[in-house]
Amino acid sequence: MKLQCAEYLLDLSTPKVMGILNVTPDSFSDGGQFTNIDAAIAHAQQLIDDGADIIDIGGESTRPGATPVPLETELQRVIPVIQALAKCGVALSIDTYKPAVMQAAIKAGVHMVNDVFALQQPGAIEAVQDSAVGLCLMHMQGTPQTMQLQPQYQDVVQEVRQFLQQRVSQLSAAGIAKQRIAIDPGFGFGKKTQHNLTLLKQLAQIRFDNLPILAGLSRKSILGQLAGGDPSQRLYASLAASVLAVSHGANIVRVHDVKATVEALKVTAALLQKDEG
Ligand code: 7PJ
Repeated sequence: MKLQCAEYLLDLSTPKVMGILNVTPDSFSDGGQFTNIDAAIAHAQQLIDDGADIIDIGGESTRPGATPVPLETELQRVIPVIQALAKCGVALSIDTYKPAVMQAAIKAGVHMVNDVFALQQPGAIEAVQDSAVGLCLMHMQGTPQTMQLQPQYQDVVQEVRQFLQQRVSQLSAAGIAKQRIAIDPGFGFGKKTQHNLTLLKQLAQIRFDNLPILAGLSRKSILGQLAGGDPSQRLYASLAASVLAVSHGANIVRVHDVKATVEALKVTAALLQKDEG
């Protein structure tokens, strides 16, 4: 299985690690814009040294209840970081749902667009159509402002899968190659603990057209509910979640703690290899 991300063709015969790079004031809280950008670049270098295959750059938090950031602010945060990292040797992803940010990020050299709204905003498909960047389509019920208030499903696995299938059909109709697409059930995005657990248990069931699955569970509140602890204290629970996600079919995991995850997934991958002889 392969995923095309512009000039990178990611080989997913072993699991890949996407390192999270937040370029938001709340993640680098000590001051002005340059501090944030310099801190972000230094953090990216650490993620690369730790073995990340993809760096996911985000300038707007989509955590439950987070307020949207103006377009200009998001651009000022992420574009200088993309420009500085464009030739760093690993694939760069932009975590955004805004078509204008997608376009600017592609121009600045990004290799993948990771959209929690699955390219549903007007103009989003057009923003990525004429490029070769990879695309991560994520399922969400509701919007970040309201999604955790009242999540409801008849059959969470079927509903997530059907939504993603519809999105992929739309992209195919726009002439976008399947080789560019990964799908993501959107853990924590309009899901209660039981919905998240069902999706993790039955992760393999959301796959269609042999598309790669990306899973993001790192430090999420479901792990706090199961194991306790503030987000910064969820490393062990996050490792368990990444290992289980890969065991259940995930091809890429999106994580904060890259070094630990890379090591844990080496063990996982060895167990998933087909036996020889
Ligand atoms: C995800 C994401 C995820 C993808 C965030 C957080 C919330 N993108 N962006 N999948 N989560 N594709 O990291 O807690 O699960 S932001």
